Amino acid sequence: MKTILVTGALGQIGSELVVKLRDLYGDRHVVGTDVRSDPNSPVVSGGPFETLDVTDGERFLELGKKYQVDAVIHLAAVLSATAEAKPQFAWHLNMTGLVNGLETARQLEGQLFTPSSIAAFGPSTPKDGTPQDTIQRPNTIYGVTKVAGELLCDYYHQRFGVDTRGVRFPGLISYVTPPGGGTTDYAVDIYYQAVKEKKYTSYIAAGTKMDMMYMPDALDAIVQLMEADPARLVHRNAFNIAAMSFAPEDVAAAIKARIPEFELTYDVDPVRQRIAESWPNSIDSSCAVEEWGFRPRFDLESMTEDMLQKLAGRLVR
Ligand code: AKB
Repeated sequence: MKTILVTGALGQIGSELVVKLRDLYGDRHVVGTDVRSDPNSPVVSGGPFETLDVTDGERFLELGKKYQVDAVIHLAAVLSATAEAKPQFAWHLNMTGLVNGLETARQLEGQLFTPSSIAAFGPSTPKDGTPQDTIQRPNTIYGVTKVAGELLCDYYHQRFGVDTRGVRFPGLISYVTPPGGGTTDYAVDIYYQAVKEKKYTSYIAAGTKMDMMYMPDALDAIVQLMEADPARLVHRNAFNIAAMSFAPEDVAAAIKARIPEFELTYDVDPVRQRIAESWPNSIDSSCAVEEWGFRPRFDLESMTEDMLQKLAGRLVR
């Protein structure tokens, strides 16, 4: 990658990824784009930034040409819970945006990365140690867009030679930009509330395990996969990757070990609970390990330590 265009640059992943990419590739070589702007964000002030509605294919390509990009990192998408509330909008944004990203990469002969998700699996998928290649029959609209996106990226690679790459992200946890509209968001909120209120009410039921990952590992994975030798890639769209699997009571125990007053209660949201139950308990990342050396650094304990320390510095002044 030499010059990279990132969509959804003000979102949960983008706001940290753009800063990291600018450190690695140079400020001028990373173009942040988002449907809105934010003058207070380092993404906007620290290098080139353009507003872009990813469903506008003409502008997508125009910006790609303007900055002579050779890689598109397409992050703009609606997450699972919001998608379930607005299925038609989710299909339009997630699929039209991806087609426009792929077309831009095709016309500029560049690479394209886009995240898939554990949501690409469904109730008939093996739940534990979910293999890389297995049954994918999701019953959420978000999951349907993720499976369709994986297939479309494979198609663009086979048919047009576009160098498409992707991972199936688990829930991502970070102290910088909160996520919005996902099912795994509780695993971020719980840390904020632990620091602010010393208590949290979970909308996900006890015993519901889902895969998770700390943001620094997710950012490293994107860069590592994009820089990986293509000759080693048997799979492309998209690799299973996960760093830990836990239920609400597991993360609560890790927090309680550091904040003894912390209390967890439950008020389960049936919509997000149904989505969570349709996803795997834990996926198998071995193909990512073998094909491009995926190696996460954080587990639940080390992530909890870091999250609480960083949030204490930000929230309690
Ligand atoms: C969501 O919960 O929708 C996302 C995801 C797992 O893709 N975090």
